[in-house]
Amino acid sequence: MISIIASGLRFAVRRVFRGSQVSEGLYSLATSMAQTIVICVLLVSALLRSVNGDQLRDPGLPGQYMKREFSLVKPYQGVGAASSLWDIAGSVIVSSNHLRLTSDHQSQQGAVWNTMPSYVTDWELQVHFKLHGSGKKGLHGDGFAIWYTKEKLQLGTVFGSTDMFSGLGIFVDTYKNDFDNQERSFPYISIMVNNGSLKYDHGKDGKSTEIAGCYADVRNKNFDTFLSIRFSKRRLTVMLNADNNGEWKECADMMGVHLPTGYYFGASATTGDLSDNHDIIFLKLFELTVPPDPEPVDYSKVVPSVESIQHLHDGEGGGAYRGGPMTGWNVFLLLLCALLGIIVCAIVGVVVFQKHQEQSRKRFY
Ligand SMILES: [Ca+2]
Repeated sequence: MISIIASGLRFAVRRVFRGSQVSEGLYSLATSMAQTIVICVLLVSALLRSVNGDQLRDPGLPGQYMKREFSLVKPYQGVGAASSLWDIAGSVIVSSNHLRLTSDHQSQQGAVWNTMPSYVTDWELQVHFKLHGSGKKGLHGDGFAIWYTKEKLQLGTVFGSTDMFSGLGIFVDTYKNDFDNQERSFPYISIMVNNGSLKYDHGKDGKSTEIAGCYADVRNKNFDTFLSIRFSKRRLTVMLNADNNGEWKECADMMGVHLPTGYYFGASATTGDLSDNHDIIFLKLFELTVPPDPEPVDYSKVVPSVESIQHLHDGEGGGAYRGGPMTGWNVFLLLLCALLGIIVCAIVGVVVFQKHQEQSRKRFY
């Protein structure tokens, strides 16, 4: 392939130089410059393809990057036992098909937590869940939460887990408490980052502390419903696959989110006067392959926080599986190619100018 391109280039350069009296040295310099630039372009496009390819690849494919120690999958062997990597608390029922955090009964709280802190810096947690119950629209609740927090296994008032937590909470809120808020439809996914100082306000469905959220029609479906939470390089992306078409739809995508390593993954749910079955079918944690930080960062010391949030939407690099920022290496190669391109253009320009001058002189004689 490269040799065909090289001979093509030699031919093209020869045509440009035809009739002009340039030195053989200049001619071979232009040829090799042109060859270098084409090879660079091919190299960069291959690199970009490989980078994007990693991000386009569905990490849900078996065995890709799944961290088994942080994943909860069937048949949930030994879950809740002392030797297990997963602890349970409250109303949880473990069956062969799911972990039922709460049943369709009033006043339940249930939670499942990984026992080990996670030191994975760039990750994606995929959640297969099922929300169902006999309550009619608007008469069911309250929802469930997916956690990445410092605390674990503490039952409490925020979707079955403790308030004033440190870390990340993703709430699938199925009951609208704030009837004055006409903007929001429920079920609603609400995202919160807390450094331990903020209280979750149930009366407002967490609106005052939320960093992002979206409507999510995920209840009483007779097909599978999935949630994906991806955190990498201060970018948090929440996606939903709940339309029975196998496609991930963006719920939120934002930069400027800081979360440390060493926290715990967990899930919890609660029922009050109204109830629902909150079932987890799997939690799968994938380690993402990303370029290393230019300078080492001690992620264990990061305090959970959010900069003024820059939401990413279509056309601004949004979407969980679209290409991330370019790596330094790619930028370097692109700049190199641009520089070589300019040099080649300059040489060709000089040659064309010389040729033009010669022809003008011939006309005068
Ligand atoms: Ca609510």
